[in-house]
Amino acid sequence: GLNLNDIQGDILIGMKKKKELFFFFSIDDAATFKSKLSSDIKSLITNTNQLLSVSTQPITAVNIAFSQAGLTALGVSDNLGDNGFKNGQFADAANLGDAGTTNWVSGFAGTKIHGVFLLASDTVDNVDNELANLQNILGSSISEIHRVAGAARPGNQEGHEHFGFMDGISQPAVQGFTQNVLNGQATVAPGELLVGETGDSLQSSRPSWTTGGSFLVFRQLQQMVPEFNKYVANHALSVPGLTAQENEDLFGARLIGRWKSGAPIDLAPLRDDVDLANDNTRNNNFTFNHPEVPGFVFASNQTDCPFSAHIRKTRPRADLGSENTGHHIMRAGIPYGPEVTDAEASAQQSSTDPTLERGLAFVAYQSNIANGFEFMQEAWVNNANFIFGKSTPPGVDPIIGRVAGSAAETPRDISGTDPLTPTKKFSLDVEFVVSRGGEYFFSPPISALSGVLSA
Ligand code: N7H
Repeated sequence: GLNLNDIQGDILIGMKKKKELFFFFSIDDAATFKSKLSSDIKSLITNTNQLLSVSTQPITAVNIAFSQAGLTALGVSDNLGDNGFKNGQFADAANLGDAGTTNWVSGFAGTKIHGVFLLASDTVDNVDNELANLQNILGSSISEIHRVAGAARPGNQEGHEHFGFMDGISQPAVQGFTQNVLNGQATVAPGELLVGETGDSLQSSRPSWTTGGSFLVFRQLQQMVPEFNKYVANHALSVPGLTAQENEDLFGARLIGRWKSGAPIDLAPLRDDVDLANDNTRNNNFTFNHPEVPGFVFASNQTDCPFSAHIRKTRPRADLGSENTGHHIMRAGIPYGPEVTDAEASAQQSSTDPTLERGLAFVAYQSNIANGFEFMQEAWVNNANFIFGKSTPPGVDPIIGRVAGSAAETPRDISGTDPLTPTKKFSLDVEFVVSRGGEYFFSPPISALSGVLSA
């Protein structure tokens, strides 16, 4: 079975706190760093078992991960078997469809970042105290390259991302780990998320010290919230029987595939349904196919959910026939940045003030970046013809899809969003999500912190 004392806590269950700091650093003095990693840092790293029960959770949970440049700085030359990781995310920007790298924060441009601390707690003070503790231990052996301060949104928006939609509903269940598999949850082999475990296709060739680790994809994804709201308001649908507000909300929900409450439009195609949203035995229990409906043609019917909807592009369910696609990720992101200001809302435009940048600190875990995040982004999200075999090519994912190779603001055509005329094209002339870059990391098993990584 899995060694839950050795697997870092964020990977399988997520640290799920109101505040989470991502602290990106370089290693300037490898000898000192290694000695402190083994003597002091290792014991601060939160494992999976600790997070499973509130009584064993630390005040501030801490996880650590390294980039390829970081492993090299530590003198670790083992090949982990992952090309994306090996080359770093900066080299991957064009493949991912980022509009050049001019939008990348300078810290992510290149391979300067060696590692990241993830610190999660209920308050910013707790997080800051723990960071001060880590910095005190490591002294000048590391220096800060960049930080992203994540925070759950306030009040009744907690759990919702900045566009207003409930997030974190659908995650894969892991064989041999997940206790109660929910209806409609995908079940994956542990090796789809964890290196060296059953189901990892490269299991036999991974260095033995990596078993139970996972590749962590970090992306700082800026969200243009006033622009998104404006676009949705301007494209309200005209479905009979719905109010103007309901028609506006329906358009937004059809971009995502869920209502703001989290209720799936495949089960609630006309109006939001809060009871459905809050019932975890039902809110993930759908496939997009409705063979029980007379005359339902799966290849052309977009009445309930467009082929292009974000959750359909990223998990096509029955569209691919089987859940055994090999393309699942465990998401552990959190929003960052302030709420929309009144000035931004009235101008219907995001401020250029960098202190008002907001978005998603996106985190995805998988055992193989090419099969997980990269595949999802490149072969599904950015591929206008995916989902294949449908009557109308859907276009790219309206939320995170990019026409690869294009400049920012290149119109992205999508279809299926108007249930009355599914062939109607919408030309998205705004990038709702702008990539500010990121890095690929390896979240090692905790044992390696006093083993290979500090040798
Ligand atoms: Fe997405 N959003 O608010 O629009 N995402 N996502 N995502 N996403 C999901 O079902 C969002 C991003 C996936 O299993 C929900 O848990 C935003 C990237 C996957 O049915 C919402 C951003 C990638 C799922 C959002 C963003 C993915 C998913 C519904 C960027 C991978 C689960 C909540 C700013 C390449 C699908 C839920 C399933 C769900 C949003 C990014 C993937 C509301 C705003 C980069 C696999």
